[in-house]
Amino acid sequence: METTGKVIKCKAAVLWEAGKPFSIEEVEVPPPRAHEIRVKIVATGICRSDEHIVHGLLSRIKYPIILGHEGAGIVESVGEEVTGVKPGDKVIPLFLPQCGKCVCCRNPESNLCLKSTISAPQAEDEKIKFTCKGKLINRMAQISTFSEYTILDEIAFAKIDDNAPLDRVCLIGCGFSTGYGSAVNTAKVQPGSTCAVFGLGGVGLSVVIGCKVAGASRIIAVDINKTKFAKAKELGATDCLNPQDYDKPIQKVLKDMTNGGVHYSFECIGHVDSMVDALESSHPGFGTCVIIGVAPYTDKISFDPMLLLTGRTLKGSHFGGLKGKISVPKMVSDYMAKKFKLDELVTHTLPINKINEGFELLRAGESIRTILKF
Ligand code: COD
Ligand code: ZN
Ligand code: ZN
Repeated sequence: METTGKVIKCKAAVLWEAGKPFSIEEVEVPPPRAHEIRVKIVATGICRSDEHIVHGLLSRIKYPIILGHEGAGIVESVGEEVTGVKPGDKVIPLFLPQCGKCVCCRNPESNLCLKSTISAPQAEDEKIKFTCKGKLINRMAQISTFSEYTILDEIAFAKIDDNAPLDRVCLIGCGFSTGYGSAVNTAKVQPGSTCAVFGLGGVGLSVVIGCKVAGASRIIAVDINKTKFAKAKELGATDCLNPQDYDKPIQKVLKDMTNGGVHYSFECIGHVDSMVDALESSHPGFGTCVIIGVAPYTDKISFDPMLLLTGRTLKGSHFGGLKGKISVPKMVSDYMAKKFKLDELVTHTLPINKINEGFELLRAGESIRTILKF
């Protein structure tokens, strides 16, 4: 049936309020306006940030909402004035868009875009696209991939290789790129260096992959769930530590193992205490700590400023420092050329109807990435 120009009724997982399970609903998705495209989502991963929103831990989120920000799909129709993409093309939605015009987009050192919801949360309100049972449903980061069809602004997608397997490269839309890019772009891990990775979910394991590709000689993986260690080793970790196995703080253990601290440490848990532990684990004089996790918005970080005065660098990384429009297609080509591992992150695949089961697997620490399919 020809759908161009018509409202599409399709399946989506709606979160009516924080703390409740998702409901599979029929939602209405309007045709794309000028500068927008409508995309059929084929596959989407479950990321811990979605779970943070389920529990109301991120600020400025409005409910009801359709979550999902790690998807891949096929263009169904294209609004006026959109160039460079046509129905049938494969795309990855960008939760961090790239307008190409703002002061951050024009700065080669930055991957932030002032049109993103993280910079301009009020922009989201003007762009509500879904309705369900007569109610407007909010979007997550302007992309909402837990819907069979979604509307994307022209600045919020990357066109990718026609042959890319969407149920794998969807991870390039968030978790893989966030972790891998933090090691390769943000920290710029050097060959022969030592690294410590706190938290071995999809993001932390992608940091491990990035450190390995960058040629680190020692990659120390830290997690309180030891069932994560086998996969961490498979992906390149040289040592795995459970802080609960030691009667001294984990940063002391790391310093003792590495002659005073690591070159690079990465926080991929989202706890303010672990952020300070990661900073303290980096070597004075030259160590760099990269914060990747987002903590509950009520939490604040506190540490001795001498840690910085003595020559450590503290950095943050959002979407691995990648400018999505340019870097995501390249990441997909690199995946197709087998330049890095990624398939190993997928532990479960479920139909969208079983989304609540997928979130239970994450909560139980049993999954790395669950891929939901429509
Ligand atoms: N010490 C060590 N490990 C711990 C601890 C602890 N105290 N607590 C939990 N962990 C481990 C868990 O066992 C788990 O293995 C891991 O930490 C966390 O993994 P996941 O699978 O729950 O989460 P990820 O990898 O999907 O995401 C982690 C983030 C920290 C990136 C995420 O929570 C987050 O904060 N995202 C927002 C940051 C961001 O840039 N987002 C972009 C869009 S997501
Ligand atoms: Zn994510
Ligand atoms: Zn911009």
